[in-house]
Amino acid sequence: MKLVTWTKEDLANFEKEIATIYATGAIRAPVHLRAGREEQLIKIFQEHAIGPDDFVFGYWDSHELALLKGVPRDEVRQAIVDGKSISLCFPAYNFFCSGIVGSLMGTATGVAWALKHQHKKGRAFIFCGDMSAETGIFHEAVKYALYYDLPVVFVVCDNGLSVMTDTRAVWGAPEPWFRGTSYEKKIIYFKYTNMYPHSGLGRLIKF
Ligand SMILES: Cc1ncc(C[n+]2csc(CCOP(=O)(O)OP(=O)(O)O)c2C)c(N)n1
Repeated sequence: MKLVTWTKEDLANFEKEIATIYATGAIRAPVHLRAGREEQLIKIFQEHAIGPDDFVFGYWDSHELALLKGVPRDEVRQAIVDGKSISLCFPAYNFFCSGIVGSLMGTATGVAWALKHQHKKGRAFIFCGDMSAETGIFHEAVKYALYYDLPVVFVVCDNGLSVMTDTRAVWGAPEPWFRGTSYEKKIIYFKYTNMYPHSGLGRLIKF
């Protein structure tokens, strides 16, 4: 079954369309655009056959994830225009996001616990950034998920930055904390360069 119908160009064009709308001032809320990780995201959705039974969790930068999860393009576009870009939630599609750093990792792990113990189909996938992956709650959630063998995968999309701060310089470590540990079994990690500013189009304050 071919679950992923989105191409790299489709995803990039969607973000370009949102950028154009955002530039008009019509979106009265923060928007975080991403470009440069389309192929990696498509590969993850394809290789893990992420489908309707699975839960996907993301953060403020999840337009592409919503499309790949199967939320119709028009619904995603409308939610963004309505100002919900940083917290896209589509319960009918098992898709949930939050604009709060360090949130949702326990939620995804709890959903995985429920899926396992209720003998339900589906897994949880949570996509976050490199600084989010350095938080204590990320470590706790991965530790719990590993030792209880829960069906949750933590996907770390490393663009090297936390807003405008160099993540590796903050921690004084050349690699993410989980490199070379048993926790890597629960983590998918890739690097990319975001072709957009952290948020908006770089004309106003970034947050
Ligand atoms: C609790 C909290 N503190 C601060 C922020 C502001 N903030 C939004 S995104 C972000 C950077 C997070 O960095 P990273 O996890 O690497 O994400 P990415 O660069 O991929 O957007 C920060 C500090 C926030 N959203 N929530």
